[in-house]
Amino acid sequence: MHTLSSVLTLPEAVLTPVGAEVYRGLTTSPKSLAPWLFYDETGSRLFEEITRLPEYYLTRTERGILARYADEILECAGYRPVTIIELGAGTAAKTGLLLRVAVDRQGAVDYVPIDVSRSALAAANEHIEADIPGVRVAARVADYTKGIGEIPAPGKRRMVLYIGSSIGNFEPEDAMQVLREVHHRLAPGDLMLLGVDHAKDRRTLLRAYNDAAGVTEAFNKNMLVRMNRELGASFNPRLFQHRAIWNEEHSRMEIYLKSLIAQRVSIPTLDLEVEFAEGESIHTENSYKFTEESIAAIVEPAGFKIAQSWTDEREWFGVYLAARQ
Ligand code: AVI
Repeated sequence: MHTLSSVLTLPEAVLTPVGAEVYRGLTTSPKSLAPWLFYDETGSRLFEEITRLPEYYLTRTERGILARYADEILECAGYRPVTIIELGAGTAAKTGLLLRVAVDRQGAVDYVPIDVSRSALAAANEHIEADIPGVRVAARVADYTKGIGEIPAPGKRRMVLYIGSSIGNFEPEDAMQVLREVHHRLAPGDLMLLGVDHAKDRRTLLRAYNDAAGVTEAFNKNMLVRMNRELGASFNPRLFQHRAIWNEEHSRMEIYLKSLIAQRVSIPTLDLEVEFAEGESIHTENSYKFTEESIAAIVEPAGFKIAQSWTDEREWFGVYLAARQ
């Protein structure tokens, strides 16, 4: 705990979100860093690259499900027109599949993409308005984990899209909290469409997070590069190894950066020297993989009821439509 006098002497960088998280994560044992640190400009570009890798089945499998069942999904919304809100929309690459069907059904659709990245939203805005006439985009730059604010939709039903298995990067308790915040902003009968990765054979999962081209490795090590650039740290990414393991008991992929030698790294802007033992790891991400039961165990206590779900032939990925109770 910091006393008032120690707070007054803290280095300024500790007061920034990145500095505070790095300070917290590298001074606690075991060491960890929050996955949101992946997504600076380079990290967001590397993630886009991951979604196109042959081993990373998630994005293309979800896109296949949305392409095949978009009609059915919107049919479930009934006859009332929908306003579509998307959490962590990014460049909204897959959303066009649903927006097109919504425009066909109701003539025009209001689309509210919410994301922390202004540049990703600008790209989304541009391609959606140009490609799908009838979509009215009202983008919001915001961190949806801190709440989504009011979404006016007079006479319409809201449908919140939370796709891309993003919910899998939260601990179940935190995921439930995000959904509770969404619940708070919706009215009974509004809908949420969740895209989640399913638990599957170990080999397929390990390949998806240990790709041959090393893009996931670069994505993981980008955290070190980011700390060097933004905090003046002295990490040598070559002295760390990307590790992705399957934890069957918790049904999650776990991602680490493992120190190959005993070393000391300095972070001058945080007044910090960090010691690593040989083989010691920084835990950078969990990616939970669900079953129908485990997703219901998160969605239902948050005040939603799963109305319908869709999957692919191999049942590798699931799209769940839940109604706000
Ligand atoms: C963004 N999220 C759903 C990705 C996942 O699969 O958990 C992030 C990622 N991490 C490594 N590869 C992709």
